[in-house]
Amino acid sequence: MSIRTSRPRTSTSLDGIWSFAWMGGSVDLSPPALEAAIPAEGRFDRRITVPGCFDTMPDLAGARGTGAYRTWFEQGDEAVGFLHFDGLGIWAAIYVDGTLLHVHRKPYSPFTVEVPATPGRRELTVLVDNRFDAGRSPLQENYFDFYAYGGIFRPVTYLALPPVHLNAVRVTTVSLDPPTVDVDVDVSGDVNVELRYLLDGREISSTDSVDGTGTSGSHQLALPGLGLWSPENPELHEMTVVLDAGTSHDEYTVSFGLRTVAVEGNRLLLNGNPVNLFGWNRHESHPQFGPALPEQQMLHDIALMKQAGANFVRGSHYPQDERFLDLCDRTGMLVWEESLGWQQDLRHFANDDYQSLIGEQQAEMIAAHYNHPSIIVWGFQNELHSELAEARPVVENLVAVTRKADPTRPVTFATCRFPDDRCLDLVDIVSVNVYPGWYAADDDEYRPLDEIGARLDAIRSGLARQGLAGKPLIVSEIGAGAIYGWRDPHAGHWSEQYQSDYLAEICSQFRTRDDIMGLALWQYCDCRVYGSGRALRRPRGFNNKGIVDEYRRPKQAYEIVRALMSDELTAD
Ligand code: ADA
Repeated sequence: MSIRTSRPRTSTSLDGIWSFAWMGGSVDLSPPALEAAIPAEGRFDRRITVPGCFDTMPDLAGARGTGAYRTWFEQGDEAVGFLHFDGLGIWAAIYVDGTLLHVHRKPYSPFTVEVPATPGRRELTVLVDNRFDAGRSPLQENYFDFYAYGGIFRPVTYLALPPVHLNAVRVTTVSLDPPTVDVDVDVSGDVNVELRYLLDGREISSTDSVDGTGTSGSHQLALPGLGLWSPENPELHEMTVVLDAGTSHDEYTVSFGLRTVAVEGNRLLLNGNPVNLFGWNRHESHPQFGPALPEQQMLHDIALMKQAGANFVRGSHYPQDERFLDLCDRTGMLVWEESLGWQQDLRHFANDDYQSLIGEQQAEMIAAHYNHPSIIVWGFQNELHSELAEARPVVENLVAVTRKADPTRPVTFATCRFPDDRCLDLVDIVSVNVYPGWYAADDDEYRPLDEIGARLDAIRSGLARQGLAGKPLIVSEIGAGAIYGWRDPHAGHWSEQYQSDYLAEICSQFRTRDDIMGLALWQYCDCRVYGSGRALRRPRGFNNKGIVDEYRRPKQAYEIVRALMSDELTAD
């Protein structure tokens, strides 16, 4: 083995308290103004946390504009340095020592910025802007039914790497018995490398070599005795790939679980066994934290969902915080993850910049989150206008991008256009968002709960007519609103009683029907949406369909659902 002279990789968290300057809502962020848009040193007169949001701070509540974040980090004798951001919103420009290195246009997407390696103390400045701007960041718009916060929502890390290093490691389950995985490595540089593998710190193979042209190499490893990952027993392991090449030594560790997921007929198979999915759609949202939730809050959310019988969560409607996915891996919570989308239409279908960005976000999300065993399905473009012919090439492209990035997981998208949808044949799982009895067919009918069963029947018969009955069906959104604490003898819309009666009906339907493979209630927690006149349909400017309110206080319906569902998925 070569003599190690380079340092192995080091990873330094930059999370904590940064300096901050509020720059207001009229900063010119267009090139070339952007090159020198950083405020003067003296303007950094505030402090802010990363992860965090600036527009949940009391004096900036609801503000739209540019916040300047600043911190420092050390560089040593490493050959290559990278800054990794796990996610922010809506838009950002990254400067090191005053030089613009990167402009980020994809909210919630993880991204990495290469930093020229010069030993010493580096100044990192990040301009974050939460204004809606179709040119700057077309992926997020103010008509979406969830609030677009501003901030560095997720962790920031500085990576110091040797000259030749590992860019990525992917672990794919090849078989459960005997336990076998493929380990794909993406090596930087174009030299011959030596690779060794450690499972949970224990060496498990002799030297293997990837003839270096900097491309991936795939190596199949037998892992005798390895246990499976499942919701009931979420067994996780660590795969470390050790690279030696000349003076370079690198070690890259990923967490993984031995599990398979597949569609067979109208069933979803997990480790070869049919599984039904029950849970909620969850926004990353909180009045004080925005989407920058502390891990304790994420774990609290998972616990409340699981206690009410959930084994599944749809990360609506954007790439998720990797810390949440780690918690889902460790608690056995199955996940549907999707790139950002909310009712895109012809305007977006014809926008090449939009289509390019959303395709990038889909591929980057999958590349970043591939190793999470909890993720069992990829989605995209929530409720796009897929009844339009122009939507088909958009869906075809995103299905192709998804399958190329990950051929192992099923693909879906949530439609609200059924039975007029023109794209459901392109995906593996049919997922429908329906709100019978809430967005009622007859606005004059009081408590139209009977619409629920009728709509589910209509969906089933419609799918059969369209030759789609052979695919698994997920009711990916259904729900009713309730104002926390509003209990009213009329038990009508917005009362906790109506939400309870509504969710009792849909859960009873789910329990008694065998033609629905999955149910994701809308939604887990109330979340802030609009501040504008659009709020006239959203009391308080919130989407109030949560089973808990925005502070996670369970509504009356929580115990009703818990009583109905907490034994549902464990039942035979
Ligand atoms: C749609 C949408 C959700 C939410 C929901 C509602 O299905 O996908 O994000 O807006 O409607 O509450 O009406």
